[in-house]
Amino acid sequence: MMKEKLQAIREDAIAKIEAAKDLEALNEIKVSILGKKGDLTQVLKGMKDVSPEDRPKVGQLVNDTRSAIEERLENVKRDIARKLREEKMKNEVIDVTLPGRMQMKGHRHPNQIALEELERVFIGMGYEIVEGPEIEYDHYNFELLNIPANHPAKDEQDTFYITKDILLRTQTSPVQARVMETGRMPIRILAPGRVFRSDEVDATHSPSFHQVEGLVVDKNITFADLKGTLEQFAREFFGPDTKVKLRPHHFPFTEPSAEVDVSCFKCGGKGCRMCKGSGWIEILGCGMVHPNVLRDCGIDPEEYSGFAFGIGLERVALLKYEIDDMRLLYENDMRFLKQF
Ligand code: 2NM
Repeated sequence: MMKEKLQAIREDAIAKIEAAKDLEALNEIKVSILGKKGDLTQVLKGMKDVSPEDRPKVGQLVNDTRSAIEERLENVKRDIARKLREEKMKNEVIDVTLPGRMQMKGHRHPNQIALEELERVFIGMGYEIVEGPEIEYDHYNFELLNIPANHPAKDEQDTFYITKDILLRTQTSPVQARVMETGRMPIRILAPGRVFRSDEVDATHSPSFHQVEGLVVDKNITFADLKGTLEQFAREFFGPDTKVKLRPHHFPFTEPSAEVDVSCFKCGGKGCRMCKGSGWIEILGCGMVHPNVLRDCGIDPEEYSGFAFGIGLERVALLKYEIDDMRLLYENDMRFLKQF
């Protein structure tokens, strides 16, 4: 009785499985036979009516039927999947002659290119690159640099204060003050980094820009060393025929102080749009480190002397690439940045 029923289920199942056209149909068949309310499961429920001595045999028969159906299900499923894949491949034509997709590649920002070029020149002269905090104490940013409490640079209109004593550095000189304070001699360092001044944004100003400051301190350092260094720098950075001109100036942290022009690298000094007809381009500020600065940083100004200079990184980058507006350096417009 059971045996015939199982045989019938098996034959019916296999016929249905062979006729299935897709995976959904196959799944429906599976549920209708092996599922909770499926044909085979119904038969199992009748097991309680089978005599105990026949049960093992009938049980074995049910299991065999189940495996046979499962095996057939798997085989047909595999066949259908393979057919589907073959059909898909036939329809998918790959045009190997199509051009490849453009890869977006990042590259250095004009500021970074100018910085690495500056660093290369000064590393070549034996300088060490040092960095320091962008948030500074008034002590390092102003006091140690001979900038007294009543100096206009300390005005809240020019400097971003966090507290009365803590501020965003307005120059990278505090990095140099920190190095001088260690007392390790001699000093030959370049301090590049971000600085902050409360300026309105325009073509040549931004509240956050970058400076590269240099400092040399040793015995017998003279103004001639400063001048020679600047000449070497100008020739390496702007070209071998570049001339250097110093004009007297004033900085609180240096004495004497000077502003430095280089002969126009565009017209060679004849006068053009680049140098506004003058033949010269202002490039940096410099001077001999003020004795007060040396003394306050713990260096004996009778024994040691030094020179320092400060270069505006954006200014150099704008000149190098003949860009006429500093704001372009910060907007990160890919159409602009791609050009460098
Ligand atoms: C400048 C111009 C002149 C300068 C001075 C110092 C220090 F820390 F040694 F006193 N560092 N940098 C300096 C001197 C910076 O920027 C236009």
